Amino acid sequence: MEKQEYLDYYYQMVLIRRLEEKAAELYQQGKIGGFLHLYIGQEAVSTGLISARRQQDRVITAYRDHGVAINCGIPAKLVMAELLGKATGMSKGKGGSMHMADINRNFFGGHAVVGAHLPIAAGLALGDQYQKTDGVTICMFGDGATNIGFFHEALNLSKVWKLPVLWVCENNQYGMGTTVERASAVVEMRQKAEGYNIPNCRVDGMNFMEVHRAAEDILAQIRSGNGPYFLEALTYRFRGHSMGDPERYRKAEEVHQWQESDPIGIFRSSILKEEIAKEEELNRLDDQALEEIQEAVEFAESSPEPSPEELFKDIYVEE
Ligand SMILES: Cc1ncc(C[n+]2csc(CCOP(=O)(O)OP(=O)(O)O)c2C)c(N)n1
Ligand SMILES: [Mg+2]
Repeated sequence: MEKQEYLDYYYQMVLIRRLEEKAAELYQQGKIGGFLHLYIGQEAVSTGLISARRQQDRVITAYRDHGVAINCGIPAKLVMAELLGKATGMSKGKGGSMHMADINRNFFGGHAVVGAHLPIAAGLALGDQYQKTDGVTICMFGDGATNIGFFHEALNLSKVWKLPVLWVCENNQYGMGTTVERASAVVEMRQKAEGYNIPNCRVDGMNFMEVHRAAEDILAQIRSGNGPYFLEALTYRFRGHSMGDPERYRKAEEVHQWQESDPIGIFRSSILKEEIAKEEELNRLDDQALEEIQEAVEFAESSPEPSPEELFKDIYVEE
């Protein structure tokens, strides 16, 4: 990677972090309604993956989607306005936290029903295969989603039909308040891909470079017609499942221990150690991210609410 790419990806990770810290504050002030699932701690996974995609590659994820939206190129102010339910938001204020999407950026959302987007990902990949584009669909989901029927149906067909899809399991070790050990018969999610004869591996999801390099190799393999691949990224969410989670299912020490492997800290140290950039340059990016988020909040707060007529729009596709 060129120096500028390192800086861009570092910036994206910091921007996601600042955006979500601010969103948590706004939620507590009652300015964001509904659910709010923060991605804090997992930023290296989506940033590592999406930094390796080509423009024609499609991305789809579950409800922990703010970071993915930023990585796909949606401006922070549109994400913030969507969180506040404003008409200027990415989904016109009608989707909220769990339904960020922009098909012009090949980002197909933001899905609230656990596992339900996996068959949609298989369908996107089938479309690309049928139309002979060389696009790959990157589908991200949690460890909990691997226990649901959609997952098994989608993985099976993807292998039978050799679909160009990269299945990415973000194993953050919990599905709401339930540990992987209590919910899954196998503790390594990649083992489930074995049952469908899908090649697979596991990476350190706290390490941007490791995710990025793995994604580059794997996407090239899929693009050359080898069918699906399953990547497990071992990661950890530093915050609760969603806002208001009392977190009785884990100890504060466990969270602190994982915070020592902060993905932003790891990437920052490696940039400095390899003398790619100086500390002052990174500090400047930190300040810039903070400013961008402040501007995003001002934009969102001063934007209008969607009008009542909007309720009846965007329901059916008009030809
Ligand atoms: C079909 C369905 N069942 C249950 C829920 C409630 N629910 C929301 S998130 C969640 C846990 C999913 O965990 P995981 O897939 O590991 O994702 P994470 O939240 O850890 O990112 C559950 C059970 C749901 N949204 N959809
Ligand atoms: Mg999980």
